[in-house]
Amino acid sequence: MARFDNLIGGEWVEGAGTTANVNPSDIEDIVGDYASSDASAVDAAVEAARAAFPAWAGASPQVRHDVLEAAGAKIMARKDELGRLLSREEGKTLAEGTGEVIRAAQIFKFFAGEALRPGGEALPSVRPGIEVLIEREAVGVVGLITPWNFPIAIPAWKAAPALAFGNCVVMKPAELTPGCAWEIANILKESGCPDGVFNLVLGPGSRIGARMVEHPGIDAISFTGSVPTGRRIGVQCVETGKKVQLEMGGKNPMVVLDDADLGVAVAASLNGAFFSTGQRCTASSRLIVTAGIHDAFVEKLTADAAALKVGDALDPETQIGPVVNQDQLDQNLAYVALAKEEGCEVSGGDIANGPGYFQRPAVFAGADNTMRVSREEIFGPAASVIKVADYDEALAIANDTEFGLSSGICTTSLKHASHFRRHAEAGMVMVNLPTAGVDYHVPFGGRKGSSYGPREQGTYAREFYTQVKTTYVAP
Ligand code: UN1
Repeated sequence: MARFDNLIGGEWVEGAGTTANVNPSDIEDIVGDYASSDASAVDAAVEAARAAFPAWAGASPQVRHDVLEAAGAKIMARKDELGRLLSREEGKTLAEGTGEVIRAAQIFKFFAGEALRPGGEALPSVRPGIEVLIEREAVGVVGLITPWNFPIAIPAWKAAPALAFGNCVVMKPAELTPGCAWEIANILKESGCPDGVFNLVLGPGSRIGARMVEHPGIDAISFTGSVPTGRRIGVQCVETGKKVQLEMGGKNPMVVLDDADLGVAVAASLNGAFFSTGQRCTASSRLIVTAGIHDAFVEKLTADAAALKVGDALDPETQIGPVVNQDQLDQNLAYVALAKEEGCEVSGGDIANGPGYFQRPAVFAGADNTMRVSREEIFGPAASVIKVADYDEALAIANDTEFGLSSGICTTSLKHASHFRRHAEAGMVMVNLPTAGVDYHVPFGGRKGSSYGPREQGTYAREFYTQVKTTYVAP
């Protein structure tokens, strides 16, 4: 069995032990044995990153551009192979896996350009003869903690801006899906990224993530993952004086109005709720439907959901891959049982037999917004359908949640679409589109309990990965 180590100071370094990376479509299939490190690996990685920081932050932007551009090109050239690896370790379909690899390549290329555009301003002081310069500098050593559900896109959208603006990186990918992050580390090394600038430490959050958050040599933490872990990290970062950016949960509403195109509304809901097996913080997990279209919508949605082919992620015919592991599957099945207890009419949601963690998409019809299944993030292929009288009630229910990541509406009314865009309490609004599936060149992030700190991606990523310096110059 192939063994995959940490990358520390440009060297491949063995961890204290290893963990098997298991294919959720076929649990007999082991992708590889990946390092399971202890906290000392974090200490070594931080030391290497600190040593590399002055030269990297001070390098010409052209140097950083070239590394990122080369990495993007290498990822793109290997999109089919890496897409297969992604689908094998995470379980999303081959089309989704390959699409995510392409997105990672585009992100590296985008931030290659951003390395040349750090921004800055020069303006006159209010005091005569004095000039003011406002410049952006690297933050220092950043710790990146990434989740299992986007094993290559999220490492890319944290690492690429971090490196573009001159930071050094210690990355800890999710223990369930370390394969793609290991490939990124290897590709960065092959692309001329200097030793110590990008470090990869593999292992559990309880040891590796915890040490990163407390380590005085790390200046900033960017985290994507669960709400309880994110909140804890946020508090610890404040205590240890670190800059922090958190992307956590969602319970994203998709409003469907009477005047919606039924085909568009069902397709957007089906994609948003069930694609990537519903394992997205942007998933459409509350479908809020007005009375006139409700019955036709439920009928078509349940029929189309039941027709989706659930199976091995590597089978090109598969539309819904497996759930990521047994714990997640058990949790999903408990929510299906809870939906019945709470009085929903449940279709699907049962286990589909196979060598992996297969579950059919679940529609919870007849739900209301007070039920636990409509309030808690399930992170599986399940959606509540909530019937409402009119647009005003739909908007109120859409916003009645502790989260605020993405919010969607399907309507042919410009008036309602415009009103919803202005009044949705969310970081992202989608009109006649699924709540999930975002572009790589524009800001990503939410409000309320979903996110904390500056936005990720696009030009807005600069806010987190740089710090501002204001200089006054007298002649
Ligand atoms: C998307 O919907 O395209 O973890 C991206 C997540 C998000 C990314 C969603 N941070 O699901």
